[in-house]
Amino acid sequence: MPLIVSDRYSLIIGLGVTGFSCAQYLARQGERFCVVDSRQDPPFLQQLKSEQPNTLIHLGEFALDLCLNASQIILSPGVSLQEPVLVEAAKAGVPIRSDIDLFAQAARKACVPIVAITGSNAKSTVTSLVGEMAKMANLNVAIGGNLGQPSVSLLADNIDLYVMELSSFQLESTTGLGASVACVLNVSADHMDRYNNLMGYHQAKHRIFQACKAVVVNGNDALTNPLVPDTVTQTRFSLGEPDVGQFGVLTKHGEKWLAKGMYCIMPVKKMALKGGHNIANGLAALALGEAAGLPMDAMVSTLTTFTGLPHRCEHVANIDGVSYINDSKGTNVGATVAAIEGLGPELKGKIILIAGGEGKGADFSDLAAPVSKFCKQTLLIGADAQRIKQVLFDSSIFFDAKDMQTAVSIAHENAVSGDLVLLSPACASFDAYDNFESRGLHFSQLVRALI
Ligand code: UMA
Ligand code: ADP
Repeated sequence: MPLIVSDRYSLIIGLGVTGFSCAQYLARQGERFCVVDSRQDPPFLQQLKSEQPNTLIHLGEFALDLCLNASQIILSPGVSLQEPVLVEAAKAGVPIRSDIDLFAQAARKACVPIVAITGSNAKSTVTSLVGEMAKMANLNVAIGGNLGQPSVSLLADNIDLYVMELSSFQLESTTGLGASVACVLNVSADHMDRYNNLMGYHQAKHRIFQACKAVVVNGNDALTNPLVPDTVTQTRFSLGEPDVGQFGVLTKHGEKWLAKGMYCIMPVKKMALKGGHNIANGLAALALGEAAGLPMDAMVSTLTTFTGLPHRCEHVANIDGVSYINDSKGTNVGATVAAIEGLGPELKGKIILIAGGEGKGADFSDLAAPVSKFCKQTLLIGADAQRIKQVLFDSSIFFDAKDMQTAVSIAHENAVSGDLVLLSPACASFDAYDNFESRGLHFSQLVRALI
């Protein structure tokens, strides 16, 4: 491509859903921009060409001069800041921003508060819960980010509140977010193929706290503690008994309640979401919602009706007393540990776990203890099956199931009434499926075929 761009321009890197939404946004602002993507046929190429026929699009290797001549780079989350051209551009002082930066700037200008949520796991569940709570309170709320619609496409007039799920990838190039309330729900290793170590991943996540006005902290996870000034309001949630003003669990006459300080809010059993890990999610949503000014009655009402998102510990069927649960979104070790520990204690029988896939460089050793405690069998599938097998060596009976069909059929043969067959892979799906949704649908179809 001839490098004829002489005037200042924004350079959008990546033409997936984020890059395309940024192109539409900048076009609406009347700003000059061009787009690059290392892929020859990126997802939104045709749409961009038909909507913005005059836009300069460069496909293939990222060109350094396009980066160096840009007034700013708007980086898609799938591209790391460690890309050599970006390292060079940063050294040369070219600002590198995320779509979240563009979004937050516009939200701040319109004085609309942002609830910002990240974490290794439970982001989508808690973001959806807070969003539904705001709807229940009759607010005009926009919900999105890493979940659903990209951030800048949410910008509109008359929005009362933005509830945003943010990934570490998005936060890497987000500066001074300025959320009304921000939370890192939990931190366990994920995306270790992108970060040098847990510290790098942790640092990216904690950028969510920059310039925030209030924080919500997970009292059971020290890695969620923010480094913020004392003037920032802090609310904690934990699965223990809460201190004054904090959220937690109280036991009254043998029954567990979600509580704030000594005040019992609602019985845990009335929550529509099931499993120990979802108690934490409910408490986090209450703390975030309260910090955003949502009324308690609307929040409680949401907790009694919100049954959860597909592919997150989703009930598929009960066949001869055996429950089948699709937790295909369990794409890292922390998620699968939470699913096993969240569902295991409530069972009469044991779990038959189906796990494996693309491990993203993870260390699987944390699976060993919960698998040994709650699982009677582990059926391994996918690219990293052997790596999981190594850590489970002494802790469970395992089988190389090869593929999902074989795994479901072995699970069906071996399960007895009271058992639970759980697909929670602790891995991404890309070795065998387009995404975690296709993997979950495949599992669910195979299970329903057993009926
Ligand atoms: N890519 C290239 N070359 C490029 C640009 C991208 O090869 O020039 C590759 C990336 O390495 C990646 C893929 O293309 O494998 C998609 O990257 P992208 O930045 O174009 O992604 P988008 O389509 O814009 O979608 C992104 C998020 N994707 C990623 O972070 C990888 C979506 O999160 C998010 O929903 C969407 O923006 C809207 O905000 C997905 C995700 O997997 C669901 N997120 C990770 C997670 O949840 O664990 C962080
Ligand atoms: P995310 O958007 O962060 O991936 P989701 O709400 O989609 O989060 O949940 C993903 C998976 O995380 C679930 O399928 C479940 O296995 C696990 N999970 C849910 N709640 C928690 C929690 N509080 N702590 C750890 N893992 C959890």
